[in-house]
Amino acid sequence: MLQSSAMRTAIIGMGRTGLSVARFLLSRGVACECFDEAPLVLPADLPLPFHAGPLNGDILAGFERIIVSPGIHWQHPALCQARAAGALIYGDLQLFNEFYRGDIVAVTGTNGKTTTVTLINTMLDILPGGIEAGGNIGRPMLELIDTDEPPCRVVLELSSFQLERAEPVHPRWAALLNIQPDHADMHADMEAYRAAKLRLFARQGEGDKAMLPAGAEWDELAAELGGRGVYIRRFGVGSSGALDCGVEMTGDSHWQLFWHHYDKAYTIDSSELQTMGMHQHLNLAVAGQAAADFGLSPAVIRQSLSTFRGLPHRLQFLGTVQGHGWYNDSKATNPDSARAALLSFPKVIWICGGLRKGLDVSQLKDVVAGHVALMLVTGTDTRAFIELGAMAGVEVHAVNSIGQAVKHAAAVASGLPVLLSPAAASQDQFRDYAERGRCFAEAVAALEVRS
Ligand code: UMA
Ligand code: ADP
Repeated sequence: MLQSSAMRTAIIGMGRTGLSVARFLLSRGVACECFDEAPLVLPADLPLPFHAGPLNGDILAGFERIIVSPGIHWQHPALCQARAAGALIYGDLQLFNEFYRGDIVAVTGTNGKTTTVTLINTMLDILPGGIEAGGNIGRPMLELIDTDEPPCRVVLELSSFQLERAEPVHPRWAALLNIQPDHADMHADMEAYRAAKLRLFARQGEGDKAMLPAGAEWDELAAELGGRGVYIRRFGVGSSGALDCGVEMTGDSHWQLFWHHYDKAYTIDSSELQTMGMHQHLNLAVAGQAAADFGLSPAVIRQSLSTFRGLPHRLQFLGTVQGHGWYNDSKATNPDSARAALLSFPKVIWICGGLRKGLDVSQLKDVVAGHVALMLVTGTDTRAFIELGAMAGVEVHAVNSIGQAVKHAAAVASGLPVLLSPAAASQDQFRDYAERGRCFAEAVAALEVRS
């Protein structure tokens, strides 16, 4: 570890994580060499040896410690060779664990992490000492503590990659939102993905709090954690008498969000919220419960939840143009997030497609059959989406781009909402999901100018 600063150290991947690791180590006097497969130029404040090009196992085997970014495959052949040669290999969470001594709130799950973490961060900021957010949300976690005065409290969004590459973190308050198929191209199987996520709770003990989904599937974990003295919270769709927080149906398509404060349930009707979709409201409920567990008053929580407008690219309403309501859910990069979006409408025109990441989109057959009037498909894995449409008995058109999909949808005189919720990653056509979402929003705005 860092105590042996003389260890020959390599950093692999010089994106956000790698740069933060390099700065963290450099400011502590640790010499390191940097690697990236892309031909990058390191920023001027990092005067370190840099090797661009394919990772070479013979070279990496010469290092004693290798710090790997989350996007590099953990079983990359060059890493396996270095591992076999005895190198210590881990991710940035390992360094974070070693150095940070404040309170950690941590959230993992397949979907909903960023929304939940953002809200927790906003609400807990009013506590003395405040809070800072980092991790998968975009700000590398080491940046939070690479300062003379590290924050007394942090909320970390942790991906399966970050969790699997370090000894377990010890959060005082931890939430697992859900586990659905994702990143099948990076984890050996679903079991490995699940095991990585569950590392979130491995070090929790007496007095810590763990938020788990409702449902029998999680009862065993709840019992095990409870046996260690962890205070268990459960959330989901159900009654406020049975769950700690979640949503409770009050009519066929009406519900209220609830959370508890000292055994008393507090509610907000979904009509008072600025966000849509039951899945989003579950995230809000979890964040509300976190705030209550840290002592925030029901009035403050109610105010925060009811004014939260949601994040861009997550079931974001763009406006009504040419008779259609337009919704940008570009962050739906796996089938389950698209399912949640589709379930939020009686019927939609659905724009989807991109990179499937090895996931099976046919699992969406029933929701597509029930909620989709027309599918407009773009991207590398178009064929799988065309097959999905055929299975669901829904009309499908393959288009060349998001812009073309928007024009096509606008020309359909149905007045139905139009939803971009790709169920796939964006990197076949865009830098990331945000660029895809902006491209969609710009194409919708261009319709408005023309109309
Ligand atoms: N690279 C290689 N070889 C590879 C893969 C990548 O050399 O096989 C290089 C790239 O050329 C690039 C660098 O590695 O220069 C990028 O590293 P990275 O992909 O780990 O990305 P970072 O910029 O370090 O961002 C990472 C997370 N990315 C991933 O997990 C893929 C960010 O999450 C996170 O915000 C950031 O660290 C700070 O913690 C993004 C993400 O997509 C949002 N996460 C996945 C998700 O949410 O689904 C897990
Ligand atoms: P993450 O950080 O886990 O990717 P986000 O809050 O950024 O989560 O949301 C990503 C996508 O997942 C969005 O399309 C959002 O609407 C959807 N989503 C959010 N919460 C859930 C949930 N509980 N179940 C399914 N999809 C969800």
